Amino acid sequence: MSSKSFAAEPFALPFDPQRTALVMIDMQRDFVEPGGFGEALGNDVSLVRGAIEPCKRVLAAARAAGLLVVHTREGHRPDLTDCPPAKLTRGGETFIGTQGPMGRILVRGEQGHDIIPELYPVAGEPIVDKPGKGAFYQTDLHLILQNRDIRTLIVCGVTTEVCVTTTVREANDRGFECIVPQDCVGSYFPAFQKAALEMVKAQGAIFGWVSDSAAIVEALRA
Ligand code: TIU
Repeated sequence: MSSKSFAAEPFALPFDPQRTALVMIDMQRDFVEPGGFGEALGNDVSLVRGAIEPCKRVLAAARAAGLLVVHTREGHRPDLTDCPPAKLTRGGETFIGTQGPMGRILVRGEQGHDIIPELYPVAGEPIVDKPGKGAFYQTDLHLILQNRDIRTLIVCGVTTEVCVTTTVREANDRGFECIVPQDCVGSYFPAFQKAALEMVKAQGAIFGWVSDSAAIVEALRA
């Protein structure tokens, strides 16, 4: 048993580096850069860009500590056959699959669908393409984690109240212990960011722990 632990709320989370993975959720140009899906939905992407630098530090520490690093991308097949029709007509407007400044929005293979250069995967880091908000729905993420006997997930990315916490809630049900560094996740809505993080750790870590990049980096270096 490892004696390492992450400083966190509501209490410290013990972890074994060999059984811990970093899951970087949807740090794609479509969500983080101007001209993508996030902005098409009416959001100010500058609000989520603050997560980039803290994510870079956690990613570097995770790589140095030999953790499994998994990246996810939200998006669909070019023919959109894997996109529920209801998502294509949401709000009376159509964004998914339409042409944006970085190619067709949320379509696999397009520029905007790819991960931002600052956090680009390196060789050996699996990329999970997901058609939904949660990273387990219709993907092989559970299999990848199970094959490495992973128990603890450090979950970073965007957006906090959508893809990050959808993933954390389900990971918790699947038996993983999740820690969310609060400065490594971003939302277009400051009130949602705050509420989503409070929900994770409420009721004695009801579905996870909340920490920050400095505490994660320190524990991984120790
Ligand atoms: N719109 C929004 O907040 N998020 C998404 O649509 N996807 C993710 O969170 N990745």
